[in-house]
Amino acid sequence: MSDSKTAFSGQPDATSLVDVTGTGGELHQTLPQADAQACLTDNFGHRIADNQNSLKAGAHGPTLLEDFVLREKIFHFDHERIPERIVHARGSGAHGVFECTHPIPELTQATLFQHKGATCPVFVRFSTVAGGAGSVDTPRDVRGFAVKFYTDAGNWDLVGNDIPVFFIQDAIKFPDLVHSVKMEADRGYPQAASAHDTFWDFVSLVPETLHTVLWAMSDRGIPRSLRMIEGFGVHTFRFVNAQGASHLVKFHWKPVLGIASTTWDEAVKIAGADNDFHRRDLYEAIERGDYPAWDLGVQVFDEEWAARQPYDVLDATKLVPEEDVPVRIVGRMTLTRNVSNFFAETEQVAFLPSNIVPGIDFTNDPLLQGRLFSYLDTQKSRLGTTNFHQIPINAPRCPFQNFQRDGLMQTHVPTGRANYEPNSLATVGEEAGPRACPSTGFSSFAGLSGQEDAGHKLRLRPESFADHYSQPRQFYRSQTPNEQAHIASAIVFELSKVGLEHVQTRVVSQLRVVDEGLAARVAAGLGMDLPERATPAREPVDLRLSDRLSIQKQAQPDIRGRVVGILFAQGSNVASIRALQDYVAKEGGSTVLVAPRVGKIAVSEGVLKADGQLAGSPSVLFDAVCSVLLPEQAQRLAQDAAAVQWFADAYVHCKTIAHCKGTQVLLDKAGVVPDEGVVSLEDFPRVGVTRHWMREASVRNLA
Ligand code: HDE
Repeated sequence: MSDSKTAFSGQPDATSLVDVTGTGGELHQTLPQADAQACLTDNFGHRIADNQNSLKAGAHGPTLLEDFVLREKIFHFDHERIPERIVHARGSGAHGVFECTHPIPELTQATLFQHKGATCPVFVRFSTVAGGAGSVDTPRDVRGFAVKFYTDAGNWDLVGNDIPVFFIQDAIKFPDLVHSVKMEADRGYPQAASAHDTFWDFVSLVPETLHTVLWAMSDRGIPRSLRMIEGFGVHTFRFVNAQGASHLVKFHWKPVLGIASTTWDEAVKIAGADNDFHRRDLYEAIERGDYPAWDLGVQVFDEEWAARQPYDVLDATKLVPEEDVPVRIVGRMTLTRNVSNFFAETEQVAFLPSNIVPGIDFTNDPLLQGRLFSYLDTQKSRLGTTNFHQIPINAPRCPFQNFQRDGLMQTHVPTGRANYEPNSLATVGEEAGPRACPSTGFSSFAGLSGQEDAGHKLRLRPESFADHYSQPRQFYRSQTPNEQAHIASAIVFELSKVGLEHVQTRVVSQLRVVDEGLAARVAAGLGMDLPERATPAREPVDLRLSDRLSIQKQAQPDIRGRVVGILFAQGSNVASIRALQDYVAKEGGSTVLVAPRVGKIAVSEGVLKADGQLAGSPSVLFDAVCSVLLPEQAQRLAQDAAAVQWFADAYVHCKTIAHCKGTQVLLDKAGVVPDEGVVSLEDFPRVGVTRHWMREASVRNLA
């Protein structure tokens, strides 16, 4: 076969524009300028003439090893993936700004808290913990809430979670915890789920996990949106002011949209309907200018106050109730820009709890101390080089210079020979490099006088860490009865997936120490006899209940940030649809038009284009549903399982259903029984977007 007889070239009309040189074209002086900008090149700037065909010895001949274009392209592709994070692999990021609203110079010298109105860029990454990078967004799990502040005094990383406590007290248990919750080692499943033997085995043997486990089993574990989660620094940190005076501090993020969750049944169905439910929700909200925002609050207290509490503030399995130390708002973070490239930014961002600025310091929380080592180490293994700080998303926005040199993927080109100090090169006029700045540099808080942190080397925990049950009890008892039922049902569900009976038994015996009622519900749900009560190292005490621990006690009907699904079909009244859309938009929400098919549909006047097709847009994707259907269309849809399910799900998920009279036949088929949340279209504004929890007892057998 002759070389010149290729059947076709496969060459498209235009090549895509890839600006890889960053040279402004000056290296292409002998080439046509316009062409130089647009021409596809390899990684070393060689123009590529054909991006469709590899180099062959004849049209049907073997591909030649000489083809450097092919080899470089495939070589780079082969290495596109980097190790995913061992935990928090699945994440979504965004850029934003932090603004100081209430300066606190009396508490901290951190520059970002000195002046009202002062701003600082931030990057945030939200994540699930247990699942891999491609796992679903809505499993029952803790959510990571990591914020990088690019301050003028260097980066401050507040690497927190959406739950204020953690599973373990000492970093040495972290690998065990994570191994137990990840997919089981022999079989490679379950993915992104805690409902399996090894996790609950660990929990049952390590009662300090119980507090965080109860939070994870509560509705906090299945958030509605990343825009509607709280964030917590978890550990107690330290503020230090310009005079060197110190206070202890806990950090809180309060979502401006309030806290909202899904139901378990809903979360499971969302996973099928939209794997990327949270990532998409965050991205789309920012794209439409509906910028998510959180207030940053601090709980500030001192050592004397801490010493009087029935728990140790250095124990990360404990929280400080907001009723005891109110949260004081100091600033607001607003997310205003999506990432331009997911890998370069969200994947390569490297958070380090050790990134701290003058005015903020660590405490001796043994979990925090372990984290200070772990994150630096993990970034080297994930990103492959100690120079990961040079990746744009990680680099500080303030000047940085030192004598760290070389290493894999060094992108800086330091000049001169001053790569050590002290040096006296300045005396001969050479560049001498930077020097330490004792007055403005970071200096660790030395400790309070009379409370020196020294002692014998011991592997033990302080006595004050011994109570593992009082705060779980406080958490459970602070919930509404409906929320308590959700917790009990979640534990029953999880334990029902545990095959080891002795593990189920041990969990319930631990729960008996937390709350006898909870243990009895779980035992009944599992069809087992109540086992003996575990013997705690320290008997719990009854702490004052805290309404701030409950979502439902704080919930307000609110359309802001919510999505309302509107079902219509041929002949639907367009004025009713427009009225709904206008109302929701005015209140700060958004609407999605759903119809039996996408494309244009003839309505009462003109045509309307649906945003989503019914079977592909189940009601689990919306916070409330409205229906504008003619009786004959409703009659037809009553034969369609997707339509019936649309209303049945909205109903059992306790959502507001607003409908026209024509829809009634469909509602009847879906088993929708009139109640305060099932209203006419005109009444929708009166009821608003909220959950009608009183409905739940009639639609679901909760534990
Ligand atoms: Fe992490 N954690 N963690 N963690 N963590 C990681 O660092 C670790 C802990 C948290 O979006 C890893 O860069 C240890 C508490 C978030 O990139 C790793 C201990 C809290 C993220 C690591 C803890 C967190 C991580 C994996 C016990 C809440 C995601 C990849 C001593 C206050 C950050 C990485 C992002 C990520 C270690 C406990 C939050 C392996 C050893 C407590 C939000 O370094």
